[in-house]
Amino acid sequence: MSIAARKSDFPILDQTVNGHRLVYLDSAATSQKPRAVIEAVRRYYERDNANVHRGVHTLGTRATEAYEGAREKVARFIGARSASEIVFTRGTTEALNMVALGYARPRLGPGDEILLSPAEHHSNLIPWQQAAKATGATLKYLPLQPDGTVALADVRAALSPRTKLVAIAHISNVLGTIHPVAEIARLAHEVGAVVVVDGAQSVPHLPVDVQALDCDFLAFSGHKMCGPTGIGVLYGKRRLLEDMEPVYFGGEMIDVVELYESTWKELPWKFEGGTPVIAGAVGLAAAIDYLTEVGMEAIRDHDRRLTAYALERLRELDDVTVYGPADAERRGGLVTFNLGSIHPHDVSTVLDAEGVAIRAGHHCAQPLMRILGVPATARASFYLYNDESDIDALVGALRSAKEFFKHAIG
Ligand code: C6P
Repeated sequence: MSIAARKSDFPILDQTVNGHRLVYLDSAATSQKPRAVIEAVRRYYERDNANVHRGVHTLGTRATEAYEGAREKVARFIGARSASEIVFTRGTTEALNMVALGYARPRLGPGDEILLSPAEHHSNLIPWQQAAKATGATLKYLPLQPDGTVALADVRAALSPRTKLVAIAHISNVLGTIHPVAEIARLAHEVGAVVVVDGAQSVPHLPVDVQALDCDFLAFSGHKMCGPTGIGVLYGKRRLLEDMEPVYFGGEMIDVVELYESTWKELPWKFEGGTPVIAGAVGLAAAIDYLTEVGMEAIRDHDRRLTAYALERLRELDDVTVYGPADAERRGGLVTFNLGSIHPHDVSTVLDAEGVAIRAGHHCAQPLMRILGVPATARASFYLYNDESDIDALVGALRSAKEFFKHAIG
């Protein structure tokens, strides 16, 4: 089956918005969910719902098997050595905060450096800012090339024995840039630094193998990869997770509790305090099955084709500024742009009137907006249920926006 035919797997897409066919181009914010995922969550609640790792009754066993089965599935999906390296979180943000709190803060001190790019999402920036403030470590930013890419020569020049941690997105949620994380990890490891990869935009869109990347930590969110909201993953190399402190203390994560001291469960449960997001894990497992059946290589090819088509069609509107690399090969499935001097919120409002959903704003990357010299941008992002007709609808609606705001284009 062609990927274009995948539209029919997503019930939400079968509707009109403001009298027009819904054209959903905001998957980088959150993806839509296929029927298989919606059904898996519904079936779980209808048949198996119970708390995990507790009761010995039948439903408790089923729920535990479903939850731990999801962990195994995630481990296989990203090529982890074992399911014990997979910690369920609420999402990318929580996973990155856990590394900053549980791994970085107890180890960093004055003179240590954290290296990151200024294009990072706030979720991969503020936890490090806070860790630096708390420990006396220093933040160091890589320069960006004019097209928003990071040059390996700059990474090499910035690294030193003082670098203790490198935090970088695999794919930028604004520029779409695919960062060479395997090469960055190799260089970082030469100076003994640990590499944290923000996979929020990459794990849903291309094959990611943590052993091939040799990253030390990887964070991603279920909701951007056809799964439910409220579930995400922190992958960590076993040795590092074993050394890392838990961040949440309470039920589920303990071994023995005394009045003044307690000990923790083994990996990965020591990081999962409280009742976990069981239905979310079940939904994520169904999403992984769905994506695997389509094929991650096929999804990457599809994104690349749509991005190339979007870049070409946007060039027809000569007052469009596109940010990020010109070549679809070097970017994920999203295009960030501005239309003349029209505020992106106004662009987005006109597009919405034609049923086209895009994102407008600073995309949780204010430092990058400052580098680009704009307060905000518009962003169209693609996934396996989009096709060329969606991009044609985008361009048509942008023409309407141009017409509507004729006087403002400068
Ligand atoms: N970016 C976007 O529209 P959470 O919210 O925890 O699931 O993911 C945070 C996050 C971290 N890193 C990157 C690169 C991201 O793109 C995101 C989420 C959305 O771009 C919402 S701001």
